[in-house]
Amino acid sequence: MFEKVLIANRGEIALRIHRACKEMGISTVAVHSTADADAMHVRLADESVCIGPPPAKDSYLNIPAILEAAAITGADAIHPGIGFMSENQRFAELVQEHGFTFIGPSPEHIRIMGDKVTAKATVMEQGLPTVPGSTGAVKSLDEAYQIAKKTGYPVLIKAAAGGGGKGMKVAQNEDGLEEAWSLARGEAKAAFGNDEVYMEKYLGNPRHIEIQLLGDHHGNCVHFGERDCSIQRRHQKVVEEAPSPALNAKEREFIGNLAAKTAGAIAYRGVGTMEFLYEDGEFYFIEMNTRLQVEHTITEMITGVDLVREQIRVATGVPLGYTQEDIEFNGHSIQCRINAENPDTFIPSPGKITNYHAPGGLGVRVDSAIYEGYKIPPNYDSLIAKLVVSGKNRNECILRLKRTLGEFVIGGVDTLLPLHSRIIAQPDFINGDYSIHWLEKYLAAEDAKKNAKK
Ligand code: MV4
Repeated sequence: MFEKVLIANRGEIALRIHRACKEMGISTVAVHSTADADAMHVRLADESVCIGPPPAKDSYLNIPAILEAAAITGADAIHPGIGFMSENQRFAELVQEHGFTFIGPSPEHIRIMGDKVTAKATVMEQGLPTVPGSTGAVKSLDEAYQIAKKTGYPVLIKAAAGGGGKGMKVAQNEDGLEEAWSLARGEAKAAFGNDEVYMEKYLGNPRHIEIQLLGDHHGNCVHFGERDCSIQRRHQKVVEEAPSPALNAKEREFIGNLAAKTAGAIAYRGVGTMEFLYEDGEFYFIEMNTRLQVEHTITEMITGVDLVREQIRVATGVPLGYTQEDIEFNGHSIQCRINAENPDTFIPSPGKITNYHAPGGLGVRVDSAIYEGYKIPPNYDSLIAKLVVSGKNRNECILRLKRTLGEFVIGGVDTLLPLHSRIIAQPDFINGDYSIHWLEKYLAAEDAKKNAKK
């Protein structure tokens, strides 16, 4: 087992990883920018190293500084957390070349899944269902017309280097294809320096369902069920739940086993998530994330498994030690992402937290690194707390969520707390009747109502 792990991240996720390490008897090294000198992840870690000024590119993305911090503190391994260096193939390679263990998948798996064309081809070869469209990259507009004729309109042009919706354009019909083609390529080139695109039939009203996976270094792979992450705005998830209210037991078992079989077949190791679109009873693989995810919490609540502990354990090379049948599912869990943002405009709201009271009680978990008097710096992601609630069933979970949202006090900055209270009171949410477009439609309808009153 590792004796010392360097956590190359900040905020609640750095704390989350620190907690898993401490329970495993591993000592921790925090790294931080000058803006985070007073951060909780720095205070709780056994050691800390300042790695640069506030901009992430000079600190949390500063590879030489992170490697140097690991060297001077004598760390055995580096946990990249989420975002920042977590899906950077070069970083994973360098960590290993410098004699540390990268707590994550192989650099090769990061590469394969980072390129969405390669990712899709790889899982298709293993029999995973994907959205009908191009086989591989589309090289010319002529080719795009031919593919669209086969799949039928509307079609979607997607960036191979994409993810998060950048470089993605819909063509409703043949007349719109040329424009979608050049817009998607232009955006992809600007965002990723790579204008390679591929094409899919556009699904109009899907849900976003993802499968939590864990593989070891010996070809064993299990799944921990699905999460429904359809409640999102501009590709930012807002509410996640497990299990999905849309799936029945048969569908759940089908897609979970298929995803685990696929990940096992490619010898995937570490935690990972396969993302699917789900529409009219069918699953379509879209992407795989080769890291821990923000919403891993809800999976932990329904399985009782500490996924970060498992991630660290498999990174040492030991076999999983259990099989799919050993993983049990109980109850329901929902996570609300509490961002320091205006709940109507979504404009970030950094600044000092003047008062703070977190909810508690049975089935309540708050993953956060903030405290009363803490000053949220303007340089990073606006996620400041995750409210994770669980219950025996979905109804109990929603009632508990309502109770805890009412208890939560975060003063001095704007937060999404009021928005969450509104979302969970909507009949569509209560009925589990929502797609990836639900939140944006709901917000637009609310805006229209407000404007009508004026
Ligand atoms: C799609 C789609 C509809 N049809 N692919 C958005 C970013 C990337 N992760 C994939 N995305 C989508 N791919 C086909 N063929 C709709 C989306 C999409 C989406 C997917 C998941 C979660 C939120 C989304 C919001 C808008 C569009």
